[in-house]
Amino acid sequence: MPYEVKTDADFAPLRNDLLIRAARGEETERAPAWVMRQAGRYLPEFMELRKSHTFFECCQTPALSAELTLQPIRRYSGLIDAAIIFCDILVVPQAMGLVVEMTPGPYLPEPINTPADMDRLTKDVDINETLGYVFEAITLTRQQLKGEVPLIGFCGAPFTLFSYMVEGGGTKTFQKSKSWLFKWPKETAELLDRIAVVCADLLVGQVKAGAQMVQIFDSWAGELTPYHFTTFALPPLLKISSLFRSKLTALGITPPPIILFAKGANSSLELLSKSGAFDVLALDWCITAEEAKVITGGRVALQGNADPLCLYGGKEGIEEEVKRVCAGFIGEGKGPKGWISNLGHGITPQVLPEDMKWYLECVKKYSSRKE
Ligand code: 1CP
Repeated sequence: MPYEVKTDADFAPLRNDLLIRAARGEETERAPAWVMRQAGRYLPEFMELRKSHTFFECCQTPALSAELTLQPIRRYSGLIDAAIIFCDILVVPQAMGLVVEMTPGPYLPEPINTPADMDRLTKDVDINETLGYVFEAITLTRQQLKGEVPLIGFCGAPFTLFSYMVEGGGTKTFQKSKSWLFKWPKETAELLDRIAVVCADLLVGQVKAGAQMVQIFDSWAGELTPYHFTTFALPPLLKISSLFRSKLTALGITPPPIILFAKGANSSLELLSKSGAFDVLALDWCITAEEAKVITGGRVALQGNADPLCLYGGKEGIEEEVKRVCAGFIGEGKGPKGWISNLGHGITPQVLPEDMKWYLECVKKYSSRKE
């Protein structure tokens, strides 16, 4: 099914552009705040809706996806500065022909065990045919947001998706992923490259449908040595960025900012910041703002990086952590510049919604520009 390209003129004007300005490296009156995995998980209204729908039904039904995306925006209105589309990174392996179940974590009953299994993957994935529902969800959500905050689209990074595709689900040891890397480096690179093409098309489709920024989640990047990150994970990430920018430019669309979250790959931050491929680098909690600013030298905007588990610290604990992180990013300046406030990884399921609210209130308080 062909999809019409949506432009800003098709939607209500954006009333809060803090996120977009910060992603461009500009000064903002306070740091834009959003939280990875802010939809779903810990929200009672999500759990209520999940009782009557499977996880993938929620992703594949645009009205449900839009509703779930909007839940945190409604609950934290005035405190939260971005929406992220309700979906999952594993829709890409599905589009490539693999079965993915949520039981409750991801389970792929027929993983790619050896290079010969790559023949089972769809060649030339038709993105509109397979993932058109994501694009419909984006358009519907952007309409329903009525310009309140920008909408972020996303995908998983090739290495992270590769690990699910060969392991058959989540893993603590990465035994199969590493076997591939060391036994079949050429085929690993080939598979990563094929995944990158689908990721790029997914991101392009999301922007055509109305997404105003995109994030690539490389949740398992830190499992790699810096050498293997550079050799295997980085080339397909660069490919996503260049395909994303060139395909959108060819359509007459200005490519929106790309956020890369390469969790655990802090020793590659300098390289990533110099690559020119990413507008924002999202940081995990294992690096200080001061260090990250020096390493990235103002070449990119930064996102992060409170410890996600500070949300279990009670009011005082949360406030202290937010204060610390804000002081680190703002430094000697009067206010934030090129900084998007976030956690260093996703919010976890047992967090109380009121603690998340307090966290956002603290971000607003401690990141506001001083006269
Ligand atoms: O039962 C349920 O409802 C499943 C819980 C759930 C949810 C709410 C999963 C299963 N995925 C999601 C949605 C999701 N996933 C979003 C959008 C909504 C939101 O804001 O939460 C996003 C951005 C993701 C991204 C995602 N999925 C990542 C990258 C970010 C990260 O946390 O590192 C990863 C690794 C996944 C895989 C995945 N999907 C679901 C689970 C439980 C997992 C992780 C499993 C594992 O640790 O291997």
